[in-house]
Amino acid sequence: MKSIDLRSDTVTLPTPEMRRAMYEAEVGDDVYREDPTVNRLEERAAELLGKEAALFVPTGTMGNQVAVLTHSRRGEEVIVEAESHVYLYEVGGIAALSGCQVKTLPGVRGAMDPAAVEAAIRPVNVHFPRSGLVCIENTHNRSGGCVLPQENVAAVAEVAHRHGIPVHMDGARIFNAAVALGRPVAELVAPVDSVMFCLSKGLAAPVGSLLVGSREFIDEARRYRKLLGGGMRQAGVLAAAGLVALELMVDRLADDHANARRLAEGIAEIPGLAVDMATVQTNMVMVDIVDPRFTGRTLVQAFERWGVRCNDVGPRRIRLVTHKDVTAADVELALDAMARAVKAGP
Ligand code: TLP
Repeated sequence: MKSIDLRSDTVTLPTPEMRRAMYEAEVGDDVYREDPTVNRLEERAAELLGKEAALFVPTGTMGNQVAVLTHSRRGEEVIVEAESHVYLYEVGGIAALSGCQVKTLPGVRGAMDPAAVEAAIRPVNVHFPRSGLVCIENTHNRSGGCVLPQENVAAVAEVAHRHGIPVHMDGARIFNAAVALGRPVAELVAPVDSVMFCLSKGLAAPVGSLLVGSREFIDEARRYRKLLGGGMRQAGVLAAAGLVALELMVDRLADDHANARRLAEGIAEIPGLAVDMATVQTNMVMVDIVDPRFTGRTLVQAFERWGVRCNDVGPRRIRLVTHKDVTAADVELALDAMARAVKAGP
């Protein structure tokens, strides 16, 4: 039986074009800044995002943590949305690496209320930590890949900047947001100071993320990347795949979005499962379990027996993610398998 892997877009395999580019990549020692392929990728990323400079990092987690290290000082407070990846899924890096404490604010599909951000900014007082950074996430993973409304991004950035606080965007899937909105990615990130985006998710490169921002910021970030062990020498073999990802894999994200929509519509028809269609904006589907026989864990196990892999993200919630290794025909097969699995029970 064919297994359809909807656990994440991180499971995508590199394309033949990527393999070829990796094989042929011209490389050098990137710590000496002598890897021409890494240099090209960094220049291209900066250009696409409309920022001065970029830094190639092995993972999104390192990109976000280098950003926090570069923007903040020990003992400061970082304002984050309560369901954000940088807070929930990065091993406590904000505390462990930057020595900052976190102030979480609730979000609506990832979007924090600008007034709440303003209220959370600490006044000058000998008792208080300084507010050092605001982090936002686009698309927002835990809400099901929702796109932040652009006016919200602008309003949050305006509040932060008015108080002299920089804004970092975890844009792991910012190209999904750009494709969903039909807007250039540079426009989406224009209000923020730094952005991390991933090559290794929907864009299907095997490894790699980029941190982008001002030249001064990236120069300093390069030191923190080295501190974390991210100075990667002949990394051009990886960057080559990243260049192919940026060249060939962005427009096709629309297929993943269409597949996610079809998947969501089909799942909503399975008795005992529910999907909030308003949240299905990009390549993710969050499924709420109404059927009392299942929990998130047991539903994932039941689906797995029927050849569909996904993750539970809460006691009564699972997540399915579409990507380039899942076709429209696979979606139909998955729907059929999931309906049978639910009918059969845990
Ligand atoms: N997300 C992974 C898991 O870690 C949850 C996934 O399968 O979605 N920011 C966001 C918004 C992310 O979704 C992820 C990965 C990261 C950062 C971290 O990227 P990596 O895995 O490259 O460290």
